[in-house]
Amino acid sequence: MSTSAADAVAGEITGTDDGVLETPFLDSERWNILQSVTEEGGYAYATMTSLAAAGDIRAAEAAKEMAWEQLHSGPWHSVVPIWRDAYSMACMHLAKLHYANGEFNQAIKALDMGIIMGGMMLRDELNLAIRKASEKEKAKSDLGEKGESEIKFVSQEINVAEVQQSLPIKSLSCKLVGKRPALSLEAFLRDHYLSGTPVVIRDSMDHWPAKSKWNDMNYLRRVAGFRTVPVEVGKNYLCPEWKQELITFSEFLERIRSNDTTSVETTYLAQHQLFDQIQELQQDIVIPDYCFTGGGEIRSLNAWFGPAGTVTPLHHDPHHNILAQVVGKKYVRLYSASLSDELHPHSETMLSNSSQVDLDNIDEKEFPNILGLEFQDCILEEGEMLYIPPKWWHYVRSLTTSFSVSFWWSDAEKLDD
Ligand SMILES: O=C(O)CCC(=O)C(=O)O
Repeated sequence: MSTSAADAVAGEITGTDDGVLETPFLDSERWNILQSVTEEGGYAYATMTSLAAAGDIRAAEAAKEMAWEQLHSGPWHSVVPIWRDAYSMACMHLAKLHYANGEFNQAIKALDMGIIMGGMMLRDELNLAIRKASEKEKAKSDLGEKGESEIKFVSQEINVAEVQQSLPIKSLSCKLVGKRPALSLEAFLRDHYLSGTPVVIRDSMDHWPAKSKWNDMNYLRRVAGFRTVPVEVGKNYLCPEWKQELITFSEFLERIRSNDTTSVETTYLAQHQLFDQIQELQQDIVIPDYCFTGGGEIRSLNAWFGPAGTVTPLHHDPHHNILAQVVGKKYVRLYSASLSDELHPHSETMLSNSSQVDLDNIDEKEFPNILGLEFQDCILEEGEMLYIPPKWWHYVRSLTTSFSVSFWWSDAEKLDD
């Protein structure tokens, strides 16, 4: 009888462990995964994995590399799913070997890679292993110390006149998105959700632990500093020099801190399901009740964390969205879904939800009608949540260091999307 991942989580390892990262679920599933991978032609991977399971760290690295190549052999959706689990398995083997050598940081890095890039089969056990390795790492380093004083990311008010110069032309001069304090669920459903009308909701996230914790660099470093996260580097995802990197959260926090004083390119932790990856941070937020009013279901929670000056270019998403502003301020501009044709979506499928119009530098010859299009905009202040109806176009620029969380959810009748 095989052990389930839930059993493994329930039977969480306690006490001393003799340097062994126990993985009962992996142990019970290894042969099933290897059999499926072999059916997909992964003989060399299977050989390396068997050597890795027997303690060969170079074989573990080689197996991880082979699975990585499979994950990058074509568009993400065309990857044969078992290769994602095979990638997680290779990461887990590597982590076990690093753990046995007392290299907890490297073990955590391997496990994070398994979570970020791998499949769901081993997810619970990867999370459990991260918890265990993190405890070890905290005990070894000073990251467990709670004594450090706060280092605030955002401590001053912004100068609106100064900031306005960095915003797209006509910003804050037409229709502002309405702001409503403590909006009732009924009023949200009636006046916004059903009619597809944006709104800024005030005073509804004061109880989130994140509100008092996330403006402190030391808190974030303590909780997540040694975790690996994917970040975007460059002006924005439509620019040719834009790239993605995997770095530790500590390194990312340092980049935010030095963003004002160096000329390095902007680094943005954007649209990442950080709260599935780092459970301590998930405990700091609360899914707003507004997301459940229409009877649909949550699709994803994403983190958007970066220095002043990050830009998410004009695009739309298929889901209802609440963008909650936890730290700092953002400028947001919204165009109605009905204006899609006038906003010139890109023709390539991958970018068809993004506009060709660069609001920061509008080419009036190519797009002569853009400046006449109606939009709503606002400065989204700390503690406010913006409801963006499905398919509404949005452009977002951070005005300070900023940490936001987006909650995407579906309509009730679209549960099978
Ligand atoms: O905050 C941002 O930079 C972009 C947010 C966004 O596009 C979204 O929540 O869908």
